[in-house]
Amino acid sequence: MNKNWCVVESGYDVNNHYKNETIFAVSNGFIGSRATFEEGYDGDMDKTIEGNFINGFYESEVIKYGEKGYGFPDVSQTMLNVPNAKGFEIYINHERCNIFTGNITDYKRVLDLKRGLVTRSYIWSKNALSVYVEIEKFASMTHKNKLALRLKVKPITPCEVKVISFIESKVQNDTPRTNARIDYGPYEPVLLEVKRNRLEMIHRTKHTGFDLITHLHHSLEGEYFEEDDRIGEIFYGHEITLDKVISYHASTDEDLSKLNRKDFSYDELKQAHLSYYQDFWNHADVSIEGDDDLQIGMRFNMFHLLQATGRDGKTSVGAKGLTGEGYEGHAFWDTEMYALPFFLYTKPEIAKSLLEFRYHTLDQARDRAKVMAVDGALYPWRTINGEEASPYFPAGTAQYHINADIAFAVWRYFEVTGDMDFMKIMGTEILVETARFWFSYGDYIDTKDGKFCINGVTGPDEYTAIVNNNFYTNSLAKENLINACKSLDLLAEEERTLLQNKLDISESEPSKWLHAADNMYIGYNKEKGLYPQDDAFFDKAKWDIENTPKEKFPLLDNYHPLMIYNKQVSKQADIVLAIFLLEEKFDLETIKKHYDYYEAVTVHESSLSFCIHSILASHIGYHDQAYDYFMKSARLDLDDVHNNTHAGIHMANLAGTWMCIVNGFGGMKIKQGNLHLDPVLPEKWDAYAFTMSFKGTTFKVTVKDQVSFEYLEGPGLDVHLYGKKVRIEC
Ligand code: IFM
Repeated sequence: MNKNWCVVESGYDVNNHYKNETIFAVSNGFIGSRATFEEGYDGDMDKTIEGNFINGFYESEVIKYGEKGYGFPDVSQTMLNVPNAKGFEIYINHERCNIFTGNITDYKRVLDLKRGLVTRSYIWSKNALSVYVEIEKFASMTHKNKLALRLKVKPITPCEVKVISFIESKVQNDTPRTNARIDYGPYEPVLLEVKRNRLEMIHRTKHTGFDLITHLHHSLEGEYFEEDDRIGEIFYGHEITLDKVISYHASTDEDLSKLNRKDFSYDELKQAHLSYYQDFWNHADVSIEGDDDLQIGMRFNMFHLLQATGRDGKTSVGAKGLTGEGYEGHAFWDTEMYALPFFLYTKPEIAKSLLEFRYHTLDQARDRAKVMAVDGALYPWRTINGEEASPYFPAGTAQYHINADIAFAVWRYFEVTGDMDFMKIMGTEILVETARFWFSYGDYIDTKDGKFCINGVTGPDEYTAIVNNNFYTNSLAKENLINACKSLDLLAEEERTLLQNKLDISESEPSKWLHAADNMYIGYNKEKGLYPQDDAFFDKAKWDIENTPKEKFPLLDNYHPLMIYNKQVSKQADIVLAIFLLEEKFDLETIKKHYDYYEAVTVHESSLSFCIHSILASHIGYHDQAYDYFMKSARLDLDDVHNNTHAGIHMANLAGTWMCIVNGFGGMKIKQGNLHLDPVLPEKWDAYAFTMSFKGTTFKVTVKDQVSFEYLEGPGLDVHLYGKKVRIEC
């Protein structure tokens, strides 16, 4: 076993079972499968959720509102729990074998992060019978439709082994239960057809009308069976090694009538999968010397982030990845502002596919803008299919900053990769349509010296809703307007004319965007020497954080939203995040002053918050605080810090921990399109290293008593190390 590369569960503890279904889940950006026990449970397992998910495959229901307003989304989107094809039943001399039916010794489960494999094994004994059981599993990173398992049952004492391997048709989402929307459910796909000669089931969703094919391929010849809600095969022997390759094909992803079916062996898939992981770690690893738990924590975070993320341009990444039903599988701004930077500097092709998803859903965003009576495109606050699915508008739909976030990510992607092909159509169209939204939604306001104001929005801080001139929103909208113009200027004349015709951009339109950007209202409070988070932020009394009883946190669970909106309190990094993103524009003293003020009014009740505070604390020399915040997020899921890991991983936080190391301690910044690094070594570590790519050059940065670079591939690059130019090349 590879030291510092494995998450190990030695010995079974039922109390950890639920959260471990998330921790040991396997996914590949398309299929996600919770780590339930394939051989079942003979016993009352109240804390388990069978969960198999397909990215982009969802069910919808009419949303029931107490009071519905114009423009509220009509229907929900819920990532569907699909038929479970992992199941085995194991019998030893007719006795059912699983963790509850015998005496279990040598139990071990290993998540091998380096190779992307989960292996669970134990010795089962009963009435003088004894067998070794092992299940190895992975979701193929190279063949997105495939989930593969290898079951080994090896007698320790002589016995007869029988294995039943099956697809279970009847599955249900847990969401209606946890969201108390029982009257909506059950969310379950309906069985349309069984193809016995192919070990295949075809299901259709009740409302969205999507089809799903679930197919099994076994390495051994078995005896077909069909009963109740299951089909499968039965195998007999004295010792059994059975490979099971499951394929899921969804009509949301491909035309099922043109399906190109191909069965791969377990070993073929595994070989390709291992090579993918090798390449991934060569481009993305972060190593920490001096803290093994942290080392595993970081690799776990990157592993789960990769697993979670759609890579086909048709899907995004949910806030909980594909590990649980939390947030109904929805993607938020977490994708662009948290996940995307990680991929941008490690696997830029994945960053691109996330932006492609936004391009492919641009029409839905245009439609949404029409509904909202504004120009351009308005991206949804939360979505699976590109349409708005947020039923609570004050801390949902009103977070228009999603538009500027996506635009920011497009421009960053271009700065880091120089991918002009992407900008020619996709990138520029996104920038233009989002810029049009700001120009149309904002107004020049007399009482603000005729400045361009963006009123009636919610910024990233969800404890301060529907405000005027949120600093974050205005600052990023300004960038959006400027970058839309810049991107048009990048185009060759012919390309520009084509796009102008396609989008009907008049000659004068870009200059209007620039005028709005130049005149963007950014509030400033002279007395305090601070930018307010929004126009009214300083007019509110501060929430008395210190004297609020511990049991009253999180605030949203204990106070009506209006009581929270009424006070000066931030759920999460807002202005602090804006400063981090646009750091070039602020001097150190300004950054410090804002950090100090806003740190004191932030309760960090979103897992998106700690990491941003850690990064900025690093940059202003608050090294202890930077480290403390980093430590709060580094093992958030592994240690179940929020006590809700069972509902799925905290995707944005996983990515945030990478930013803490590379942007925070590593001091990585882009200034005028150039890469700058100002690393510091946290006192508790002996050294750390990270691998990253910039403009096609991949290199490793090691921070010890000195900083050193190792060139890995690409054309070569100038890096500014502590302000001095260093050449990294072959
Ligand atoms: O997008 C976030 C938001 O910023 C805070 N609440 C949870 C959402 C999903 O992670």
